[in-house]
Amino acid sequence: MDIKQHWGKVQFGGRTIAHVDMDAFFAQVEVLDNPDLAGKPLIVGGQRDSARGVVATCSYEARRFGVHSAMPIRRAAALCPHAVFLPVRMERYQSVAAQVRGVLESFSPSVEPLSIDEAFLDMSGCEHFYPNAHTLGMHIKHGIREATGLTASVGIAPNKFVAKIASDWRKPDGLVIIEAARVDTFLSALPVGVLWGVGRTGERRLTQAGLRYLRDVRQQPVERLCDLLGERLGWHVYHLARGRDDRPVEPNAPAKSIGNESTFAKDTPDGPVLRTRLAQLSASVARRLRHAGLYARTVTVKIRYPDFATHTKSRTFEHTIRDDDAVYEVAAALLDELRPTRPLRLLGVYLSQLQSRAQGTLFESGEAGPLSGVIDRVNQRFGGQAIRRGREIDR
Ligand code: TTP
Ligand code: MG
Repeated sequence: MDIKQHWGKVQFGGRTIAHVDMDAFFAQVEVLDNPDLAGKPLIVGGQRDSARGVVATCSYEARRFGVHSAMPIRRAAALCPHAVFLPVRMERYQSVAAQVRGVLESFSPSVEPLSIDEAFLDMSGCEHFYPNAHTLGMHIKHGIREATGLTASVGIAPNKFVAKIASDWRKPDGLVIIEAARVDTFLSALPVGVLWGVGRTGERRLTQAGLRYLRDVRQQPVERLCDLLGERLGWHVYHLARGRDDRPVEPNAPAKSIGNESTFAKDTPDGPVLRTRLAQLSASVARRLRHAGLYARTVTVKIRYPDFATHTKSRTFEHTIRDDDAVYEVAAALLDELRPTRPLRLLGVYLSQLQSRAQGTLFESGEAGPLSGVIDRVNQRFGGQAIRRGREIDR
């Protein structure tokens, strides 16, 4: 049949994965709520004179002036003085994100949200509802537009890796289909930085070895890649560069990390104030972990200097942890190792390698220690932070 034949070319030898990413998400919502802003350079993240604010996102009109996410507001104001500056209204964005999620779930039972504004959909087996992949993509975009009034960019490909690159390819309001037969050509000219899981160091090792593009990587035997990157990452890169990625779409994937960070009103050197904040952040992420019924195996501390230089250090354990004391103890050791040489602008604590069961020896069973349990119960009963440990009290 005609339909089958058409999909035959784009059915990617099995899977049909869509990646959907909203365009300039926070900025689009602001325009939705105030249509006078349409077409203007718009910067979401804080007032123009905000000394310490950072750009969360900006409209495409503002991007033309070189403004981008994570840039200090002050710098954005210098680049684009006539922009409109707005504060972040997270609750509003979350409610629009929930509408988008509803639309995506009407297309497939298998939707994996990645962040507030993007998700993967596994459309395998649903191909016969649409004459071709392009029509499927248009349906998704129209569905989102009807429900929210917003534009999204969509990539459709045989796997997550290629679909995610595709959705970014023609932003904003893009739709890019990469069928199986085109994967090789599509990937060839991309820089090695697109390889997920490789990190800054891996990227540097590849480029220093003269491997700048995926086509360069593809010409290397796997042994060479393993020499450069280690056994596991070497094989990973070997397959990805060939467009092979068999990660499933995981609709109920648990949050990959739980974290809290805090930007100081005044740059803060290592000392009692910083350590108190570390204790507070540790307690708050551990509390959220317990609240979610999860256990963590990795603790990460992140620091940022006033010039935005950012460093992280992590430690992963065989056993799980979920107790304030355990998290704080590891976080404090990591902060020691990071040895802040100058006052910090930001401090963050993250828990990852999350799992739903405790694991470890009896002594380190990963259960919340008795004190954390008591504190949680009292705080649940009396609300907020009725009791805290001494080390969390600001002095
Ligand atoms: P992105 O999808 O990375 O950015 P975007 O949707 O604004 O723009 P586009 O996808 O068209 O390139 O992030 C989604 C939202 O997450 C973004 O609107 C604001 C928020 N965000 C931050 O708060 N801080 C950040 O550093 C980034 C990158 C995003
Ligand atoms: Mg986006």
